[in-house]
Amino acid sequence: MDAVPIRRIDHVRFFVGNARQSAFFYRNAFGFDVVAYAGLETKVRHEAGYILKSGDITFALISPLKSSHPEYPRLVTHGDGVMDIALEVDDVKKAYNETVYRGAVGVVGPTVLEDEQGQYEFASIRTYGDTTHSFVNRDKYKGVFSPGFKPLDPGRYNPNTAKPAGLKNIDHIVGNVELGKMNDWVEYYKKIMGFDQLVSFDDKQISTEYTALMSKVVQGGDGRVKFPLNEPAQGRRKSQIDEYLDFYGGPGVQHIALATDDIIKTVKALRANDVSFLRVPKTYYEMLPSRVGPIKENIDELADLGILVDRDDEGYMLQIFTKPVCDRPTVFFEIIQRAGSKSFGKGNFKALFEAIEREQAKRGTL
Ligand code: TYF
Ligand code: FE
Repeated sequence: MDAVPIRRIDHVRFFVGNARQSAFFYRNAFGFDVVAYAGLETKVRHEAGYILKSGDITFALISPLKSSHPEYPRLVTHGDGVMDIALEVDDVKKAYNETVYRGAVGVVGPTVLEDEQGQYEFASIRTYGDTTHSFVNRDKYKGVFSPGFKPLDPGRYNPNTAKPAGLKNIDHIVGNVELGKMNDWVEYYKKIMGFDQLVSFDDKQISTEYTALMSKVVQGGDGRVKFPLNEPAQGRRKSQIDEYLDFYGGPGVQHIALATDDIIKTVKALRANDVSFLRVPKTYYEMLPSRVGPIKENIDELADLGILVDRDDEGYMLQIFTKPVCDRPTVFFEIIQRAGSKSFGKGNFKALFEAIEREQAKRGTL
């Protein structure tokens, strides 16, 4: 039984140096619609915010307007990144009180924001690094996002000329934590949130000739919320997780997996919009039919687009990974289509991590 019944991931909040330009990127590259804005023009004095939507996915992109903004220093430490994963709950007060009672560190106590559109309720607690989870409830709110935000002046952002990418929902959000800390964070989600552990991958399963990591997945909200947690493991070279921790300046969100019903169409659109993906060698596709058996998709087309496939006893899944979306080798995205399988692409780990290592080698961080 979950300590806090969670409905869904409400939104992901990114703190970025230039929210206007990030909005342009997520709109024109990933096909999101920009639906709301907050800033000087809407009487918000300390920060600018853009709300982007694609299917059920909501991103909030926030930039400070002055160096006196309380979160300003995190831009120097982390660069652009995820500051908050907001979870929609039935009862914000209960979610906050219950998790704090179970040992969570509170950041903002239960708060009601109000405008002519109604009441928006939220609270937040800490998780790994400088990342937080807010609990939000908008049952009594009719506005476009939350008080302060106004529907975006269509004159500024219409029409959306990006190829629609068909991104539908958030499949999972992965956190990187320090060496030796993964189990503490798994326990945190179990104890504080009442999540269950789904799967575990040790460094024997997740290693290449050079690098290694360990990963465990926790889930809540009846399986609608999945958070894998990675930690670096000892290898001959520097793990991708160490590279992340080094450049992000501590633990944080590594990747967000966005689900689609038609990954071929999605990846074609994203490529046309100039999104860069990791590539695996051609030999991956020679072994594919014997590895995963019959699938609906055409293998030549998957090979052409660089889409990876994995199978377990429940079905199969297709996935592909972008290169980091910032200058720092930190946050990236996964595009995923599930065809029965609820897994995390274990059969792709080796090929994927070798592809990441080739990028690390280019960066001199391996
Ligand atoms: O979320 C996952 O588990 C997969 C694979 O550093 C993965 O997407 C795991 C760790 C990692 C990159 C991808
Ligand atoms: Fe993933």
